[in-house]
Amino acid sequence: MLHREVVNACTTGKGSFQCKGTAVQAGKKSVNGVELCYQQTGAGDHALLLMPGALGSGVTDFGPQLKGLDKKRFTVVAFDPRGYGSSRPPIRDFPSDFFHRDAQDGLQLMQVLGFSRFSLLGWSDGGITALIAAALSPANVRKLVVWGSNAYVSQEDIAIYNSVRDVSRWSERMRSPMEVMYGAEYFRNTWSAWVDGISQFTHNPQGSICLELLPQISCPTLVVHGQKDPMVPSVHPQVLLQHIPNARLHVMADGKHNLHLRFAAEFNRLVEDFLLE
Ligand code: TYC
Repeated sequence: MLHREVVNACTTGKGSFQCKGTAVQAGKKSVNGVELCYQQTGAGDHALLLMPGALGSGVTDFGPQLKGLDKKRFTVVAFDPRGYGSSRPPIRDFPSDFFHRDAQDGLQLMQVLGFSRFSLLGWSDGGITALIAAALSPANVRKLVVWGSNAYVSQEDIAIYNSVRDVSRWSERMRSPMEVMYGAEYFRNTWSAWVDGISQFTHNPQGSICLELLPQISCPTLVVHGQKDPMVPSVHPQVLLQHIPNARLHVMADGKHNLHLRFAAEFNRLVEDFLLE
């Protein structure tokens, strides 16, 4: 699947493309003043919204989920947050409310697509977005799954962010897909802007991104964590567990940050079982 095909499918508004051998519909919808690109597959009663990580997009972050989640039981929607993937323009920026803005965009996109109740699956930054969306819109959110996510930033986190700020020091394997999607310059600049953006939260009490919202999350919540995640220290899932009233934790012993890609079959089964309970 080529980036160009996804862009074409999104732009024409009723395109379809193959993602890992499965047919996915793509389109654009006008949401909160921007055109958001989304991908959709499956015909089940239970609608899901997949929320990507920093600079991520539906197809780069969720290929194995678009392909592998049960299409009879679920209708799977993934989206490219504003300024990411094919939801450009606008150029991405990181005002202090950027996670709230993404949360409102995701919720509104599902309304526009005709889904009033759905579950949220959020990876990393997308998990932060999903936590906020679930707290602010409990009537719309059935269940919540987050992994590789944090509700606050510590000095340890800031040190990790700064150690990955310079994308020229990333491995070819990590950097290349991003450069294909964005071009080298947009990627470099936007990644650095993201590091500044997430660092803003250190000015809040306890470095909070959304700590104070966690007690408002009323839906059943599954927090997944990779024991070997080098990006997100394991205190973060513990804090989520402490503050979200109806949460449970599943640790994947060999999982790193991208556990849903590396161990896709195991992850998909875990999530399906939780959603179908
Ligand atoms: N939050 C990032 C994402 O959404 C991942 C990340 C975590 C990046 C920690 C850097 O130091 C970092 N994919």
